[in-house]
Amino acid sequence: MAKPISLTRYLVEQQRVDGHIPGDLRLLLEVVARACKRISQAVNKGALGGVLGSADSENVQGEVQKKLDIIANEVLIEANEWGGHLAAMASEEMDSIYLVPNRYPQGEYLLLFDPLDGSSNIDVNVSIGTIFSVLKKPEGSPGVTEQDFLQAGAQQVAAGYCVYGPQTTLVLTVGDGVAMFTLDREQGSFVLTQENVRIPEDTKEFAINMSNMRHWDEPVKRYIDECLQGKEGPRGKDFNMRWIASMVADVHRILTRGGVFMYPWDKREPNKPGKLRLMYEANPMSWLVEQAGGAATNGKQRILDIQPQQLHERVSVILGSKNEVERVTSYHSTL
Ligand code: AHM
Ligand code: MG
Repeated sequence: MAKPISLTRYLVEQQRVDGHIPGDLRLLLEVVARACKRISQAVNKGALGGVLGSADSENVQGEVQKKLDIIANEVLIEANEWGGHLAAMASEEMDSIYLVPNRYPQGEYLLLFDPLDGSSNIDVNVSIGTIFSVLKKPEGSPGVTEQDFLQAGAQQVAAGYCVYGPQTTLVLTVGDGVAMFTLDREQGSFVLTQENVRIPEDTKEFAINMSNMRHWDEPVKRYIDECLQGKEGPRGKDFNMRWIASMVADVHRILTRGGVFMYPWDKREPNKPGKLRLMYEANPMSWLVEQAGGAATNGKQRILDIQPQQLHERVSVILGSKNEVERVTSYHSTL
């Protein structure tokens, strides 16, 4: 049997053999993975570690923070601030960007993350995760400002997530396809368990929060309605539905067996483009999905082409199996 390949070895080979990533980026990804291991430990302990429940505070988006949201945010900052590979970080849980303190060397990368995605699932022992996106600081600008972060998703140099479920799995792209690593707790390391992940172009499974149906726009209503008509309807096949309410877990299922995931704009808060955040949720997930042969749009354009105007900008998300995403997107131009 072939020897297991650790994340470290995979990254060294990406750097040395294939020349895909510079040494600093390799270090950054190792550090993020190490932080995810620590978060995974905290998640595992649950009530025994006193990490469940609300922190009695709100983030910049007005959402109540859970204790684990804050713990995961701190773990990621502490792990990443001193290594010399980063210039600054941004997080769902912090109002503004976090500059690497002056006492540490400054690097050329910018790291964005949703430290604990799927917060509503923390206390009920359902899969949650960490999502991250890596950008390069624009050349020539002294210091770092929020403006430096406002780059389209197509500029990402690495993206991934770690899902804390029955297994802890790290999923990564550096622009050379998608690889999955499972945490081996005895060894304390992530081990490569799948390479060249591919999403089937067709699917019979959709993921959307159906309780919002009455608020949806016509194109989304039409798509879901046609799926629900099953064999007797225009699609001529029965569809299955899954909604975990943790984007990491829903996207992980799609990368594993296909499907389409939607969190579209709806009429509840018409001024918001969507619920999910562009820069540290939609962008990294869209790049992973595209790298696996899927597609991701906001109904009108490719998510990775959207020029962000704000750090915490929201976006409508449709991603997954290519032919389904193209169908929903085409409904937006015909209705
Ligand atoms: P969070 O980052 O605060 O956890 O919110 C994002 C989550 C996604 O993971 C998930 O797809 C969505 O919110 C679920 O929303 P809802 O509770 O409306 O179904
Ligand atoms: Mg989130």
